[in-house]
Amino acid sequence: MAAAFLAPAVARAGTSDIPALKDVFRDHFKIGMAVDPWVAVEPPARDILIKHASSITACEVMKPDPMGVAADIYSFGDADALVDFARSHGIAVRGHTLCWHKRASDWFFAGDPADAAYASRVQARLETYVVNVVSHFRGKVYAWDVVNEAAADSGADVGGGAYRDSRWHQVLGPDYIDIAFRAARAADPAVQLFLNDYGLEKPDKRQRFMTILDEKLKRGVPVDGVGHQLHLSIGSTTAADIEPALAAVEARGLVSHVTELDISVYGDPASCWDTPPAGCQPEILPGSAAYDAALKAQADMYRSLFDLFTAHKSVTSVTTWGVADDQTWLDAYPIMRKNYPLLFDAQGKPKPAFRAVADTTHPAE
Ligand code: 9MR
Repeated sequence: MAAAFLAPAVARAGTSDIPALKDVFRDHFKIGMAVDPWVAVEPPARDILIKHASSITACEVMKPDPMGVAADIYSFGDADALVDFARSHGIAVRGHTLCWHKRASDWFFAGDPADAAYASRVQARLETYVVNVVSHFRGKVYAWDVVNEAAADSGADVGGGAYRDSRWHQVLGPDYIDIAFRAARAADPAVQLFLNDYGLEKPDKRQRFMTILDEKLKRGVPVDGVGHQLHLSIGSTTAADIEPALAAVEARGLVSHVTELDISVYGDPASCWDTPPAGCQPEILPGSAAYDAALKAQADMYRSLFDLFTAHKSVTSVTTWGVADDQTWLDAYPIMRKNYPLLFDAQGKPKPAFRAVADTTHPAE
């Protein structure tokens, strides 16, 4: 009798009785995690994804490198495996990403730039790649990050312009974005097409991004929404900083996806990011008072962000960049140092951040 009475309390410390995030946010947005196929099928990610996710993004395997091996040679195996895993568990798939200044294989740019036909050859390779990839996943992917990180980080790029000085921009100018979006739309009339970027919570970066977006919308480029990456650190950003970015997207009649959310537990100064390891905070270890304090601050921040997301009908998908703290890109960036940026700990147990997010009874602060 006593044991039966105690059982629920014991279970609460684990994962069996916690609510599923996909149920908590069913009336608001799809919710999910970025993961790769070999991570998705192993603990702790597997059980978390199956229970909580209504959306999955491929961390790496849907990027041009590795998916586009050479002109007209594709490697879809890993991406197909992730899509199959997701579909077998009723999870929708976000595609990431078709055109980026990173992971853009050299074969796209092969040839002599002095040749009069060079730019049109690069354009044709981009169009062919986008059409073939989007066609391959037609009906299986609900949204694509068509172009990733097009906006310049500082006004110094491209003579103070809005566009990042990427290889794509150098060869094709701002039209590379039109080309990629139009090719994606031609290949799948139903998939949602996104311009994805980071730092939109910062007014100057947001202004450059919106300049690009407005130029594209004016030209009838089929952009359906904006992806807000949201790689944040505790203390770095408030919901009030992010709200104007959501409002700017709404004002243009588009939807927002939160595409890469994570919250580093290190409140590093800019010097750490600009010239690591200058000023980078020392590693925090689980079990320490610093760890507990960081997880509490992180939970408060996650809570206020989710209060913001649920308050905006235009937010139709929210993704964390990783599943659990055992695997995160922030372990190696900006320096090698264990980080704990997600909703589940390295063992897959819900963190204070999970409970803060799942507890939707909490009033917005
Ligand atoms: O997390 C990803 C990391 O493992 C890869 O090495 C890197 C390069 O492909 O990409 C990382 O993901 C990035 C994402 O694709 C775009 N926004 C920033 C993400 C973190 O760097």
